Amino acid sequence: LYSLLDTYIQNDVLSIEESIVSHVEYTLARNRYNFDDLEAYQATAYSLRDRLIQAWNDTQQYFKDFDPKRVYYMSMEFLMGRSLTNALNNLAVVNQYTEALREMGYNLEELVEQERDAALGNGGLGRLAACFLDSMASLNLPAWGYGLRYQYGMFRQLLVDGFQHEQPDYWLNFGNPWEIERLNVGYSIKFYGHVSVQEEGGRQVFKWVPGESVSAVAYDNPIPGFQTNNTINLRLWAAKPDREFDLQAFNTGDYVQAILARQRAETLSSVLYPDDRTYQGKELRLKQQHFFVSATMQDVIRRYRETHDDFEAFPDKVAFQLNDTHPSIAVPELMRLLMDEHSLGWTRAWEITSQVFAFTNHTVLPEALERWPISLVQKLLPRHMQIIYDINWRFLQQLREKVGEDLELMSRMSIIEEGERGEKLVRMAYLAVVASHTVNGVAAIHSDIIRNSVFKDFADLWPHKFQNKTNGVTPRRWLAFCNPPLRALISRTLGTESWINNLTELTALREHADNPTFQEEWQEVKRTAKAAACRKITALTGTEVSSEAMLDIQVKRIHEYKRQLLNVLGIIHRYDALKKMSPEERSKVVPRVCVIGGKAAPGYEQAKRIIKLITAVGVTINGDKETSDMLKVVFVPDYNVSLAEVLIPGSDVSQHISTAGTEASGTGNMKFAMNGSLIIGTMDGANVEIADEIGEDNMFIFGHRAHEIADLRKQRASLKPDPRFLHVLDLIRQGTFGWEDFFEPLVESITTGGDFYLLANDFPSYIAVQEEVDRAFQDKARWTRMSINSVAGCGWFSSDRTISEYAKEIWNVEPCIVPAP
Ligand code: DL6
Repeated sequence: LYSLLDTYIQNDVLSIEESIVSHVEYTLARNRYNFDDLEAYQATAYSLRDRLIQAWNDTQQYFKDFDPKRVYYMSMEFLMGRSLTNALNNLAVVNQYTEALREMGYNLEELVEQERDAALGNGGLGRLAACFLDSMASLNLPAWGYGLRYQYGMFRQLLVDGFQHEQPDYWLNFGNPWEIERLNVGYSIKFYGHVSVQEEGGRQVFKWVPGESVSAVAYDNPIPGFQTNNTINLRLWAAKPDREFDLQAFNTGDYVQAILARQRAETLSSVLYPDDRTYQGKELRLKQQHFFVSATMQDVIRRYRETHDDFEAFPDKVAFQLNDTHPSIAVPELMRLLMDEHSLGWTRAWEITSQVFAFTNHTVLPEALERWPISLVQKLLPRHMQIIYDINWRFLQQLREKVGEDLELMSRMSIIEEGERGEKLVRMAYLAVVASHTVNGVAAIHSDIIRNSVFKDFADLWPHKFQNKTNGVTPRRWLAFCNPPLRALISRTLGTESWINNLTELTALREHADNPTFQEEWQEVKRTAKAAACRKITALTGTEVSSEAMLDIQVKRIHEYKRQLLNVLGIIHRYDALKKMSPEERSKVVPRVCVIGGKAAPGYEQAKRIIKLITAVGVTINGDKETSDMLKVVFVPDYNVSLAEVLIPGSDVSQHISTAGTEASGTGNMKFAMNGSLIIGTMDGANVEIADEIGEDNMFIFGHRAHEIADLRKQRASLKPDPRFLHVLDLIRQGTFGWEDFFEPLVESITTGGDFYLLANDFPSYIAVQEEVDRAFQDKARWTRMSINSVAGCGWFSSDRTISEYAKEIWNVEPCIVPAP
């Protein structure tokens, strides 16, 4: 029996074929001699899942036996993308699976395309969480991710006549082979109702009598590490009707209504809010947050209590990271559970709570800061509201003791804001700051802004709390797996693959940067990736683009602060200049394909106008025979993780051009640089550190610096914009691209003293740097050297480095290496 139990699934080609066929027959119940590509993909995924589960089980058992301090990464978003290529590479079975499928008549590259992206996130914040999971697994950390299993992920973007339309992303339509449903892991989550107080043994006992209760059911997603047996868990919660709670409802006689009411519970976790930066005080959103947080806290406490009789060791065994304020209702929830369910007194409960939480801020935009109306919190979570008031009262007492009776300061720092029109609000960021032992920003410049403005009062009070943790991205997905020819070239040149886990080893590429043979190989790798990117662009847009042209890409969420509009104005300027040239002059110009992609929040009118402007400019420019060999403009629809994996390796330059001081970090910049795409960028977010690492001379930096922005904003009304800027605006106004009335609000937003993001101020240096880009591209050796140096300087931007810093400087957790089977 033991030898049977010890048998691991074999990874030879024949065993793999057998396991795929067996899943076709017994899991999918299809004919083993006749299955289509979707079924072949599903069976392949199930066969890989078997292998993941083995490692997952070993890991969880080992963590349980060893009982290390564990970290729980709490995020409302995990933008995972596809899992197949990632699992194959991490389990080191790409070749065997390719061969097994080939022998059965299938092509792995085609099957990969069958997988729907798991798009449970909006953009940067959610993708960062996914990269962090990869690094936590690869660094053997005893970690878990916790989030929500939305049935509808990020919407699918369709373009109809150049306008964005949103379509639901029902990604679970054909099932999700990567997850494991845990019907045995469920918690009851309470909402509404009232709180009663009783005296018990000389102390006040609070009892929350809920008005509604929903069950949280766990779905586990194994996250493999690279070159390790460690496989960690991403546990996502889904809402189900609560079995116990509403038996009463069935006694009222209306059986059908009672069933329907129960069913509505399931809608709680059904949809991801698609707006990443304007916080909207929607009741359902707060419900989602509490649902996710309460299930997580109960789960962690249950796991801890399996091996501990009391809470003394809780802070030595548990670290929670709050990914922005979205999970910060966890603070009063943990207090509630400790006091009301586990009978701890306030003081001890607070000691524990304030030792386990750390909080990451991801934005300085004031409109994104969550502030929940007290009336709503009171109604939905009455016990939490009491606890928040208590936390605030004690905090303000402590403040008074420290700084005296400074009412102005106390009102500025209070967790409760006296809002306009007498409406009081809970400032969730302040709640998170007060309760957390550490608060961090996501790039050096952003952490400075947090310390010096957003949370200045708190940083003055508790300077030790504030840290910087510059973001990173996983070099597995974003280099080794999405760009195999580049991986092969680097490994051949360095004589090892160890750089994949120690990315700073890439600096050794610098010594090859001027070697003509190496440059040739480098260019060949880029040509291959570029051809694939161009094929994809043509397939998605119907516009033929030449891979001989410079491929210039800006892909990210559409937002005014990210300044896609500046990119378009630059393109119009380029077009206008081309039109004014003689054919002779034109023939000397570097041809360019400008690609822009990204989703606009459904209610964000100005962002949607920008998309329409890009497509309208594309129609005019691409249709102009005089210039279309020199300039093309395309908007790629439905930008997502999988598309990024094709576009990024193929690009020559990429744009990261936010107004200085507005982009917290950016992570796209790192992915492009890692693939040898040169950055056109402002000194904002992580661009500043990228410039430190790879050298400003290997990038195209332009624009005003963060310290100049406040003054420039004050002087907007008196600015005399560059005549070229005004001319470009005139072209839009005159209807060169049609739709002039529709575009008027865009033009207006950057004129007449508006222009909050200072496009007019940065336009001249933007045009100048674009001319520099053209010159550099004509010098192939120079360009290739810059591209090599770009990759060589990317070591710092591995999420492995970021996560090691979190582990040492915030979580105090150590690697826990699961022995190989
Ligand atoms: O930290 C990840 C990512 C940063 O790279 C981006 O610069 C930042 O805009 C993004 N923030 C959000 C905002 N969400 N909220 N709140 O997505 O975080």
